[in-house]
Amino acid sequence: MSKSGLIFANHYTKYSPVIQLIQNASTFSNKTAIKSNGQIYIYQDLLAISENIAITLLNGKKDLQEARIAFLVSTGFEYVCLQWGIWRAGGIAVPLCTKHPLPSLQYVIEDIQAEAVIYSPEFAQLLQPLMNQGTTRFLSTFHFKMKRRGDLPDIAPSRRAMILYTSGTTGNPKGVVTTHQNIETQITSLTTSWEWQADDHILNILPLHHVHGIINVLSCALWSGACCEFLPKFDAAKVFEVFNKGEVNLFMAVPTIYYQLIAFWKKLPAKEKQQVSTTLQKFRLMVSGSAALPVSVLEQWRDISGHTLLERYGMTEMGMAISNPYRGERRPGHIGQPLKGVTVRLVDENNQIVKDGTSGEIQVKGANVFKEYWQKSEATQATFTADGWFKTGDIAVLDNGYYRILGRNSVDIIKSGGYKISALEIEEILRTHPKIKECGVVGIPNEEWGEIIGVSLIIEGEEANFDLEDLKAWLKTKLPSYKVPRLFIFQEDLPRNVMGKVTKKELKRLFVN
Ligand code: MCA
Ligand code: AMP
Repeated sequence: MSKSGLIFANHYTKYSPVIQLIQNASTFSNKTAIKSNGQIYIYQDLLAISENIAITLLNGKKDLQEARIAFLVSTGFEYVCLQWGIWRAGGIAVPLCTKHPLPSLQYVIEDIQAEAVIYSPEFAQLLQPLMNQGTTRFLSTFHFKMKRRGDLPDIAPSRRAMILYTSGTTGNPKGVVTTHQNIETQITSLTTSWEWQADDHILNILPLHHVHGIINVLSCALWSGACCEFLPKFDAAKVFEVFNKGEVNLFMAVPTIYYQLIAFWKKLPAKEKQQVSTTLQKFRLMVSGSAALPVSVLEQWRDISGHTLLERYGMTEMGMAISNPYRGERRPGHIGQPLKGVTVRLVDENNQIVKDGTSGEIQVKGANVFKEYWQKSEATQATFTADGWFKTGDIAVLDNGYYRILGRNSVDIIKSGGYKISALEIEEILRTHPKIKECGVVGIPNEEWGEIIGVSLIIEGEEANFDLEDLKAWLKTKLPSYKVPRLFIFQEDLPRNVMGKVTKKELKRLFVN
């Protein structure tokens, strides 16, 4: 029996027949779906509350007809109810990042022309300046507490379901639109390849505005009738505490998190080290992705846990595409082979397939690949070849049957802590600072973070009079903290080629030396 106080007894439910994730849930009715905030929620709770949210959102309409509904709530049960409620009402779910400052939230809310923004009370003050402006309705989660009755629309799989924001090589983040069909394909490709079971229990410590946390962890668990347990944020001590209870048997994270877990484990007393290691050995599967997994991290984790991390490769625009096998050789430093249903090729600058052993851009086709960038038809067109291949921008080589990532075709994309960050977006913000004349942002390799953001500043006045702490505080009002540079150098001018263009490779070298 659920411990939630939000449950409506004897609820009747009409399932939108084509959202398979929700239909599946009806077959797991009394099983535990979610553990969060010390509460246990069963699948029937999710169905009942998401239905009520859908009916409330519809407010007498038959279908939200792909209205964009943004939501800003912490990870956990409420998040899932809102996501499912929006889907069941025919809306497009747009999760907002709980770590974003107001300008980043405002950018998304305006870009999607949100019909409504749903927020939990802890975010009311942050969002206050945006309320009562324009046509977007701001609804506290309290708005959904009253029980309502009504019908839900049928949702065709081809309809738009979700928009997630991703940084690119052209300034501001773009909204990646996926359909219900895309999402279903992304989920089933993983649930079959990694053999998800109804008795699985996963711990989710990832943010829920990205594919890794939303699809690979949360949605795969709920599709399978498994339990998804949440911690509100990553904390190595709490992760091991939960693991030691012995319920969790699956874990997925970015390399930085494994790095930090290893560092924490090393500081534990010998007895506790042994306890953690014994617990981890009983896990069914541990996965790493979102950024390159250093072989040193893979090896240290293997020593601690007895597991060779399964490394896989994906992208917001396509979910997962390439993976090491669940059964079979997991090759360190490699991302594996295409998942079932995903077609992959490596091409040169002219879109010609390269010979085996030669590096090329990864291009992908399959029902997993997204529909479009939200209201950016030129960008959408530019990211597909004329014959429909999605151009990832990642460079790889096929090495004895396993793909290995070599880098990206743009120096302006940085991966830090598993987040994809645009150097250009940070530069644009920095140039609006009154004391900054010019700047250049680059990613500097780092074992813990993948890359650390570095910036070269050309400033007005003397370096001695420039307060870096002030600059960091200023940046944090404009950007989420993971986009704030950590390394700073001052220059008279940026390194440039004969055409006057900034040479980022040269700039990177200045940080390393
Ligand atoms: C935080 N810190 C950093 C960075 N972030 N230092 C350098 N570089 C960074 N990027 C420092 C802070 O300054 C602070 O230090 C300390 O770390 C803690 O900061 P906090 O913000 O609390 O960090 P955190 O919450 O512990 O975050 C670290 C994290 C997080 C858990 C690794 O970055 C994270 O959740 N990453 C996962 C992102 C993700 O899910 N990506 C998937 C997207 P001090 O206290 O000294 O100031 S990619 C995707 O979805 C595709 C499809 C795929 O393939 O998966
Ligand atoms: P995002 O845009 O946040 O979805 O990040 C997708 C990008 O993360 C990909 O284009 C890759 O550059 C990177 N990525 C994801 N998984 C891996 C991996 N296993 N190894 C190297 N890079 C990865």
